[in-house]
Amino acid sequence: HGGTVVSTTGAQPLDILVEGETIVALLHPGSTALGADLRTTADTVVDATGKYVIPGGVDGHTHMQMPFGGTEASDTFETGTRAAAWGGTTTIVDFAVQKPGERVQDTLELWHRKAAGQCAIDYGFHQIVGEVNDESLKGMAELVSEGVTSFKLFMAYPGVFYSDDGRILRAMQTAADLGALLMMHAENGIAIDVLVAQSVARGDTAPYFHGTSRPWQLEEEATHRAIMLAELTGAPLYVVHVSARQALEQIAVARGRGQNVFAETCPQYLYLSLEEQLGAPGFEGAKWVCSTPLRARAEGHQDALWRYLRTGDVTTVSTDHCPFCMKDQKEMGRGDFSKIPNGIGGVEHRMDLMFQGVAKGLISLERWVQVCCTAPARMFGMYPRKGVIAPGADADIVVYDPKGHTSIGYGKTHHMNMDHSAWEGFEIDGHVDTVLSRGRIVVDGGSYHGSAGHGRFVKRELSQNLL
Ligand code: DUC
Ligand code: ZN
Ligand code: ZN
Repeated sequence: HGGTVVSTTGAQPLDILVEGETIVALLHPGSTALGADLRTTADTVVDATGKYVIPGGVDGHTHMQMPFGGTEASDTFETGTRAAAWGGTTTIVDFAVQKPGERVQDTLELWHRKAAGQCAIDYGFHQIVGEVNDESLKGMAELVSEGVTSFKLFMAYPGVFYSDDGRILRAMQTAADLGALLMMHAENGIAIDVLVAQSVARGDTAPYFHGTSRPWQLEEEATHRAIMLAELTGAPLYVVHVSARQALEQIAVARGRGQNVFAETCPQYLYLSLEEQLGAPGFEGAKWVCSTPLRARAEGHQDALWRYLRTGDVTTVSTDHCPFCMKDQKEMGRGDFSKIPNGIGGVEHRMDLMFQGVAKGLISLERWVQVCCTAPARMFGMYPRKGVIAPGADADIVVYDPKGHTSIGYGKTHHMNMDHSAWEGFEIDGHVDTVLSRGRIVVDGGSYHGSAGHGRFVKRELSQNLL
């Protein structure tokens, strides 16, 4: 009651009636359209006076307990979804990772077992196709019917997840036939591996050189190649974690032609830079080793990302939450950056970090809701159950206080299972106040009322965002 409901098209004072797990009505404040003022008839009233009321955040890209780089991402589905809830995210879409030799159906089953009974908020899965072959391609159809409607391939990481162009072409043909979304990690991994080996051989082994050995040219080139293969096959393409201005320019051109190509970026590319990683003392820069890498601010990537966020050529903001501790995990790469597990943890901070863009006038209030909630819900086939405040939608609701304050940092607001924060020292003019997941209050002011197992698997439709 009393809040300003924000959607992708505007903001207005509205009360929301929730019954059980679902939103049943939006009413003008004080309305007696349902017989009496809701404040007198409801079992529970959440006071949202002076605050924004938005759909729960949808983070379309997380890696809970992901096996990677000789270790496993440090957040479990339990700890990671709890942290997400604290930060106003009420749905994640995580990645099931097919190992070579494994059937994608079996991978998915395994990921269901990891997540079941553990999650505080709702969750879906994308499928990483680690090995494109006849069996995997057949399996994709089965996964679509089970609500896993997006498939990620890698042009990076030769010998691990890498697919060559022929395999990419085949997977895209299958995705096009199914109407499924093809997600691409677009970096030229073959060329990157040569630059990495040369850097290490030169003795340039500090964390910073992770970034310099993955230059923007190899993101632009791979992005363009992926766009052309998608154009040829008709597969809808979603380029994950775009960080290079030039890669975005390729995507914007393709979109201008009317091609179904979408860009995702992440808060780390909007705020953090290669220059800061260079300036970090000792091995500290390891906490920002992720792929695609942080890019040089001086090259204008950040400005371009914010600009394309405004124009709509960046469709979604996700975290690529892939946390590793410094001790025992990132530490493996001391003396050789190529052994640092790639990833940044941030599932807890996306809504705040992006609201800071609103506070600074870089994006509008409506665009904040769109890139963090509505667009990812539509992109991944969960709309209008997720991503919108409307009758019939799940009651996933965040009360956000624009006059509140959030100090991000380890030991401050930090619920992720990590021994550091990649976002240490960030001060946000805003605060997640109350969070509802399917009608249940999971965060209320400073206290947590969620529980493992409340979160349910979301069986997704095909993307609802195609041009
Ligand atoms: N990039 C990361 O930083 N971590 C996980 C996988 C990826 O592509
Ligand atoms: Zn990736
Ligand atoms: Zn990722």
